[in-house]
Amino acid sequence: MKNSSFFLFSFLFLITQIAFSQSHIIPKPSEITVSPDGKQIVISSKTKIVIKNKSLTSTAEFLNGYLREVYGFELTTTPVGNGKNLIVLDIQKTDNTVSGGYALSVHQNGVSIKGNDAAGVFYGMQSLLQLLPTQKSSSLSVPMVEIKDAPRFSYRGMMLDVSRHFFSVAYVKRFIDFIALHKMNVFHWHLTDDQGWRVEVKKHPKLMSISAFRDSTIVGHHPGKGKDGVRHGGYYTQEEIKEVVKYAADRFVEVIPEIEMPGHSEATLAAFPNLGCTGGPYIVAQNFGVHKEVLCAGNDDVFAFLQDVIDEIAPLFPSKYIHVGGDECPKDRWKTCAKCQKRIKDLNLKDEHELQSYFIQRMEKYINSKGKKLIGWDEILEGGLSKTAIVMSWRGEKGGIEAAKQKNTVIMTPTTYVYFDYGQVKPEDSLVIGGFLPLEKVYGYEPIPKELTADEAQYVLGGQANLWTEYVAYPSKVEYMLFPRMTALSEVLWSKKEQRNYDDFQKRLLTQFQRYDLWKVNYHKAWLNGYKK
Ligand code: TNX
Repeated sequence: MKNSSFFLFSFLFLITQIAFSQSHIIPKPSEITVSPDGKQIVISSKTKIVIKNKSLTSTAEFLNGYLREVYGFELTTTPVGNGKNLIVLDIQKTDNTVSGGYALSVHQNGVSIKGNDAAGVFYGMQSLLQLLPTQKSSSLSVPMVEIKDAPRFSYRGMMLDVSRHFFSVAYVKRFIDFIALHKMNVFHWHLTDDQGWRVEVKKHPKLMSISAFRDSTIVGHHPGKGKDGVRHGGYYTQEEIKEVVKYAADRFVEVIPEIEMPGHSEATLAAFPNLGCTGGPYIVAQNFGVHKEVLCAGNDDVFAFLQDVIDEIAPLFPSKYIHVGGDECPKDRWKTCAKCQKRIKDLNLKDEHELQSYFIQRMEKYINSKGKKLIGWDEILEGGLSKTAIVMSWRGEKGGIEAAKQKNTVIMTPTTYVYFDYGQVKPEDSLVIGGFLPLEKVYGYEPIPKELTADEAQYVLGGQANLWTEYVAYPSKVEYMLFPRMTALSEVLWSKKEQRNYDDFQKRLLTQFQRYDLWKVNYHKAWLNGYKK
């Protein structure tokens, strides 16, 4: 080959590589056509954002916030605009009418993003962000592409446990940003547990003065080698909760609060020993694991207290759901408690499992009276499930299968595929709860269990990963556990089943790691370093 044609060849190769790497979108869109000649346009500070509908203002703000943070400039916005160099945001039905569906076009005159609804425009904007170069620059070349896209599942969630370790409002917002950047749309906020109560309830100030703090925490893995003697805790004021909910709504993320009952309630008992079967004394838990001290199911004061809590929680969250936990409630105390046994006898219940079912169903009626639906972990199936409760299947897929067969709505979060507190290499290189959940396993997860018929499968709303924080004590560890596994999950929940391919995902993932660097996140490096199990 002559020198000149060699250079031309190399140049073209480079250009197509750049264009190619810039269409490494995750989750994979339904349809993407990249201009075959590698044509690009440029976004610079002269580009304008046209906001055709007021409900798209927060989307334009997110785009500008991202450009400012990552590239150091932002764009002017305008309600009308003609001509060239525009990013036009508009609500207009695309071929696929699903909520969140969008069409993105990068053409000679700029960018057009049409969404079936405002959420769709937001997701189109997320795809645009992934078309931008991963090097900082004030003039951003974007490949000319046509994308049509829509989510597979309507529920694409992430849970953060802020009880075992408390995270600031600022960090919770960053967590919500991660959700939004992955086109996910639910933040399940695990607000109470044995180790700390994290939400202001004005009627019960002891929840903030006593239940929100523990005096010490075990060192190392449960049962631990001694304690650190450091007071740990905190809670969110109602004003802060509203601020977070608004922040999430601007990113099309719904916030679902979880108030645990009747188990995982030792922090509550520390402030209100009269709500336990033995009367205490209790302390806010300093160790982890499953605790025997639970709320008394025979005492009406317990229900009055929980109703007070729901009265204040319900209006803070626009979501139609309230999660009440219901998991891991040992029955030891109830078995020897006169009040619990009397309740079993009076109501003609078979055993303590039916007593738990009574507890949850009584609370469900109250939650329904507030116009909300109840979600519970799959233990709410034990002793009888109400027709209207929503089941979060965590102990594998069994609970989800059973609930869907009973025609109850289901959210899949099985430990086997989506417990992000589990290790991701063997041996794990930091302290984790246990388990082994490498990236490939997450990617291979199929949220519709094969045991379900097509009709039953309709009861599966989607899926969610859970980040329990017994051993996740600070933000950089949160990110270490999330990335890259959360990126794999986003594709599981968004992309078409037949489009998922691990090899193809891995090619795109390399570019995603460059984005992680732009976002300054602390990711696990096992996959990057070529880890093979
Ligand atoms: C089980 S998942 C729990 C949590 C723990 C988690 C640790 C669930 C409903 N309950 O309380 O933090 O295991 O993986």
